[in-house]
Amino acid sequence: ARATVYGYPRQGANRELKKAIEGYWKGRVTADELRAAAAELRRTNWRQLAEAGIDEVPAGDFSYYDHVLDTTVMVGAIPDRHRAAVETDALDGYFAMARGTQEVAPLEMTKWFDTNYHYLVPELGPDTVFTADSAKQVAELKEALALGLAARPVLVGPVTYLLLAKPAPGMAVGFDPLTLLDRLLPVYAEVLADLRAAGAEWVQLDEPALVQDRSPAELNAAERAYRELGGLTDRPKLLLASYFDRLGDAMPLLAKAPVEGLALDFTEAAVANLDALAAVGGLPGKRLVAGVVNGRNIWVNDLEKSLSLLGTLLGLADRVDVAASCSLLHVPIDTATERDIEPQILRWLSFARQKTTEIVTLAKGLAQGTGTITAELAANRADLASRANSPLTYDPAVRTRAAAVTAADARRSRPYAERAAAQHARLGLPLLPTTTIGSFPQTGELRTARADLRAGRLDTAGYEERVKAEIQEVISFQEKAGLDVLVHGEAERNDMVQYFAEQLTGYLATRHGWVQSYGTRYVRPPVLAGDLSRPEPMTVRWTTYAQSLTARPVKGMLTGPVTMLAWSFVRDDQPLADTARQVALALRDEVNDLEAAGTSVIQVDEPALRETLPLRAADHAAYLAWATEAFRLTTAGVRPDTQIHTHMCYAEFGDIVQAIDDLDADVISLEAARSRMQVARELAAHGYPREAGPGVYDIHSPRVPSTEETVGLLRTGLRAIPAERLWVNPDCGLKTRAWPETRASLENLVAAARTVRDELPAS
Ligand code: THG
Ligand code: ZN
Repeated sequence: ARATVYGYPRQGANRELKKAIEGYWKGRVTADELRAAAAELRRTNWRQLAEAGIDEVPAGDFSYYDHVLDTTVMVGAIPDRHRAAVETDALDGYFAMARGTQEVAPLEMTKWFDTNYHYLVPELGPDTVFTADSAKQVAELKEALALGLAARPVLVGPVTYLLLAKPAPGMAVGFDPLTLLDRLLPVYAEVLADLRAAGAEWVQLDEPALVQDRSPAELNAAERAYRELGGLTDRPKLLLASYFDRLGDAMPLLAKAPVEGLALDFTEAAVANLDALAAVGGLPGKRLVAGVVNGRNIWVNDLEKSLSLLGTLLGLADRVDVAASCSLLHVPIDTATERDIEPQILRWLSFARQKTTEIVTLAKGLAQGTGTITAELAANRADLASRANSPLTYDPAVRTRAAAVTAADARRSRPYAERAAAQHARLGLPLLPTTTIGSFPQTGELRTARADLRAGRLDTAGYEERVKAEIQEVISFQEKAGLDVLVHGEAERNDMVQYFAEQLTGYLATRHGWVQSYGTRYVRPPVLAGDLSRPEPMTVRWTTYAQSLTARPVKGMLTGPVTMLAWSFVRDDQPLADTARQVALALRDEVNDLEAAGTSVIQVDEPALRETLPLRAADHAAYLAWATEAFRLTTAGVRPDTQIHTHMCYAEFGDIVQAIDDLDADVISLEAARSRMQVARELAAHGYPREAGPGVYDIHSPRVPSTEETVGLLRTGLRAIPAERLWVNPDCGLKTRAWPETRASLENLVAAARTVRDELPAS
């Protein structure tokens, strides 16, 4: 059995890649220096993998920005608007596609399956001409081979590439990128021939799109693609890789495809994939790469369990190799750099480096017998036992409380109509009330103050004075601008998940646990490791301080339970639904404390509700049931006259409108500016009965929307949502914006609301 992985974190131990690329953008680093830094990072990764005992290393998984964008370059699908830039300078043209320039818009960015990684969406049309450009893949393969390593290039497969694409702007809506398959396959054939000529024995083609529900036509296309690629004579051996879920209906046809190997996810999808593989008679004569080490969580593997699974798989293929379930791109690099986590607890965690060692140990145990890894197995058993028996993972008070939850706890005491009347009487807001989503610009001074606090250059009292000064300014601006429901601006928060995680018992924070979110942007997801509780109020102080400065209502602002889970590494030793319930109960206490402190409007954000939707439709109902229950458990403990808001972004709400309705929030704000109020129409079509604020200001751009333009959007919104239930707000929080455009945009937003209010018939 060989040990292998499909990809490794690209950034380097100290995010060297981020620094080099951002330095290049600012003109402080030359193109040659950037290339040298990148090559050095690749060499470091390969050496680390080889030293850990990985037999076959991946090549081509490195990227300056995104591997789907690299695939777009490889197949020559450069959008027309970027051609000139790419032809002038390949590197600058590449970054132009990723980030746009003054003149041209970038490619759209969206989530890579159900991970927190974002890829750049290929734009294809009936006129797209594909041309092969294997330069990057060939060069990186040669670099790895030059180190004397067995290297396997990893490419996004042609079917997944097309399924992830969208019609180029201006294309007929009905255009289906999959119709380009016959044009794309010859380009893949050329790349495969080039890689073979460069010395590749194997090439991996990633087809994660085949773990999603696929139509017969799509499955047919996949079968055709691999029949054709498999039938080529001038090619390396092909490893067809799937991950993130089970293959399902695609299993029979992929198992029969004329390729030499299949990679399957045996973590969450283990049982389904094992059954499906057995049902098709296994993979006689082929290589099975078994993803038994979870590539997207940070928990130590249960080695004995994995070995037993691998033992079963031995009977189902000619040869079984051991891997992580997916690229290690989705986990931090090394637990050894974490100094703030107790050593005993650190032993429960496994980042990319530790996972590599687990894979090597499992491959050795499989090939040479468990007798050769007895020490590793004993240590692993002890670590798992320490985790299972720790007071951190088991808090009887938390368990008792969660077990006592009843259906009534997750239901508001009064129906919406009664609540709405009580809230309107209490708040006395005008029609089309104006508000913002919560955060105001995070200025350089605030970030510096936080860094100074961490470094001990500023004491807590000094830091809190800065935060208070910022809150005063934010409140005073909102009053002057004429907003109706104010916010305190979240000056005290670093990240909307990290901030709460730091204050909740059961969470661990990492110091260096960076994971790529998109391009050069990284997040440090906290680890939800144990039973969760809230030792003391988390936000009440700041909200009540802000409220003390104004007579207008100030919203309390919290991150919802589903988003807390989605943007954390979550414990794998109990169902997600149980963890969600614990988070919900801790947040419920915060909501109730805010209410007791006099807060009349409380917003519980769930931007990630849509993104954690399972990949297979059959799994949606169960997810939405616990997710909406967790939200309601968080919010249902308040009085009828306390108004609960929620907020969601990242578009495509269409398929979860019922779930949005089931949250029973009194008011929801949604991203809508770029889609011209599409969401308002979707809510109306569903018969959404409560108040809604489809965003009228696209906060992703520094552009200031004019009053007239905003008036137009509001009139459009009013065709779908009646004036009694329509709110006026931006798309999302303002923390990434600067003050000048924020001021101007919000002043225009208030002016637009007033203009449209005056047009309404007097009631
Ligand atoms: N918080 C968390 N996860 C998220 C988001 C978030 N996942 C989805 C989405 N939002 C991702 N968006 C971003 C936006 C900006 C940055 C990262 C992810 C970013 N990161 C800084 C960087 O890389 O320079 C580091 C920030 C820091 O110091 O913490 O700018 O909002 N949890
Ligand atoms: Zn948002």
